[in-house]
Amino acid sequence: MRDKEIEKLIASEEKRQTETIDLIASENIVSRDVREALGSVFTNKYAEGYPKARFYKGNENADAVELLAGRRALRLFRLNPRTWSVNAQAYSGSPANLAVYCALVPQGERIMGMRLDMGGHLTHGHRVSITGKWWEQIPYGVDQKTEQLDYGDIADLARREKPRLIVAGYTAYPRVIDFKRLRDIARNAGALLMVDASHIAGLVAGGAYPSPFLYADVVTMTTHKTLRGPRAALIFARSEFAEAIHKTVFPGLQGGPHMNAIAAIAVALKEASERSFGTYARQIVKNARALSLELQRCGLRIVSGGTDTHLLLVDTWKNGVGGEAASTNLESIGIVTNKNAIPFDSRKPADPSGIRLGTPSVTTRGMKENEMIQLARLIAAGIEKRGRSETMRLRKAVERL
Ligand code: DSN
Repeated sequence: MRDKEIEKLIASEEKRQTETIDLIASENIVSRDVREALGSVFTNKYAEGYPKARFYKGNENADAVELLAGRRALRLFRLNPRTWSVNAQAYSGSPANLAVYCALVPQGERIMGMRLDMGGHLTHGHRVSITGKWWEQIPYGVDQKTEQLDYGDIADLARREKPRLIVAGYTAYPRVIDFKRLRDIARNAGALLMVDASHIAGLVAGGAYPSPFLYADVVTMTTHKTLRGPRAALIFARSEFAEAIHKTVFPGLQGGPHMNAIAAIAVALKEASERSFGTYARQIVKNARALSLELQRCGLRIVSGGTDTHLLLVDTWKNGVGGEAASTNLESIGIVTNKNAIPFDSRKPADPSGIRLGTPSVTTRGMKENEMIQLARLIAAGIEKRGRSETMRLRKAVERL
């Protein structure tokens, strides 16, 4: 590389990723093929429009890539192309969600979304997001005792508030979601059901989590989390909603699609359709369960008592350490996490009561249940601030692992 400053930073980031353990639930490590597609000559090409209907010439290869990505996406999730359509152009998850609302919910109407501090996402209608300014969020949460969805409460709220759309699928909810019940709730309230499957996409593809496609009207997903692709997004819609969504993505919200990202999505979808990906997805969940169990044995409280997915929430404040301190202390020994609010958190978002842990990345690196036990012990020891020599000892153990 001629740019030595950036070359050095890339090398240094590679070293950081190699020498630390990534437990951020929304991150993963992509294959060399995904990176090759991302860094390919498709980055040079403008392709405004859709396949066979572009505004610029020279798009025969771009068309083929986008059509292939679409076919692979529908095949991976076992969707009939006559009843489902897919859009691969949204730049990432937030614009994908925005596009769906713009297409299907008149401005000012109600969107029922999970509260951010209970596991939702900013784009599920939080007031600081444009989605909470252009639409009115009807927030729902989890039950205080079980820390899980209470479908009776959700049904009451939906009946009372009559949202136009209910969003399911979360960023910090470790349990299986009953999509059928949510579809019934949506129907009874006269609402559409959108599932933001960003976190669970790879688990669904690999058969390790129930599919939302049987029940949802629209499914959005980022492609870089459990699905292990590039930073991009897919929007799946039942046919009757497809045209409005395609028109909203382009020309409504975006210009030229990132064809290099769409090529990389296609690569990731092919990888996710291989048998080994199912094994990978199931191992992600086994690892999260093993991590959760051992952390509990080490005296830590896990929100909702465990996990059915790739992620878990640890209530570090129960052990007297806030989420900011816990994640900083863990980073000092080479374990990378994020601070996270827990349901009914009494502390501020900048220093909430917990941390979120996820196993997609460590599972990609080949770790299994035995390593999760070692990792849990290191986490339990590393959450509190330690003296310099103990920190160094733990850091060495992390590097070895
Ligand atoms: N930032 C992602 C996550 O960590 O869950 C969601 O966009």
